[in-house]
Amino acid sequence: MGFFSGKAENRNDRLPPGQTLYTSFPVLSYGPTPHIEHTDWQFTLDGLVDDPVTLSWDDLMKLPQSETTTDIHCVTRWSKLDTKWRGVWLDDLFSLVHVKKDATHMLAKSYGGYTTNLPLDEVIGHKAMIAHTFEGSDLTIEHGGPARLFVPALYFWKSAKWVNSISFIDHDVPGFWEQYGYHNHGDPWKEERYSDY
Ligand SMILES: Nc1nc2c(c(=O)[nH]1)N[C@H]1C(S)=C(S)[C@@H](COP(=O)(O)O)O[C@H]1N2
Ligand SMILES: [Mo]
Repeated sequence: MGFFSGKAENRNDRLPPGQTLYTSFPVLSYGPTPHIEHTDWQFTLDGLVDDPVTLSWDDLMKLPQSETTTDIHCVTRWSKLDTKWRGVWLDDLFSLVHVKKDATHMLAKSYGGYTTNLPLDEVIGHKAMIAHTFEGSDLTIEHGGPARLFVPALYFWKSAKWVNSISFIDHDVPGFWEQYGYHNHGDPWKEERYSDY
């Protein structure tokens, strides 16, 4: 008994307030799912950089590939523990362009038009990746394949599926859900679910 209750306690420590533990992996997409072949896939880094770049899939694969096993938390109250992802840390991507000193935020844009905003200091330092592999298999299209943004410390809407570009900006600009009432920041431990207005 002690063994099981110990484990349960441990799990509860990892569950932010108001969240429920899931073993399934729900799909939450607003609008249609874009089908992008690897050969057509492109990813652009632009805005406040000295040299904007557009990467092909092969370019992405030639960058250092990293793995992380992390819990994820959706604002609709499901959480999933120990999800395993492989991809490229934003640190390694950002080293391809010289980000200007006045850049404070990024806006991620996806195929299909979805956007989300993030402060740079919350994605730098191996906190976010462009993920293409989930639990050892290619990321399925429903979950954002060929590649999605993965920012596990914030509610999962910040993890833009089918990501296509990151623009560096010197101010904050609300993304898609952030304009429609979700919290601008989205820390699950502070229950930053919705904006107050
Ligand atoms: N491009 C795009 N990215 C998106 C979304 C979306 O509708 N479009 N939904 C967001 C929301 S609200 C959540 S909770 C997660 C869901 O990811 P999943 O479908 O892989 O569980 O993706 C986020 N990223
Ligand atoms: Mo969500």
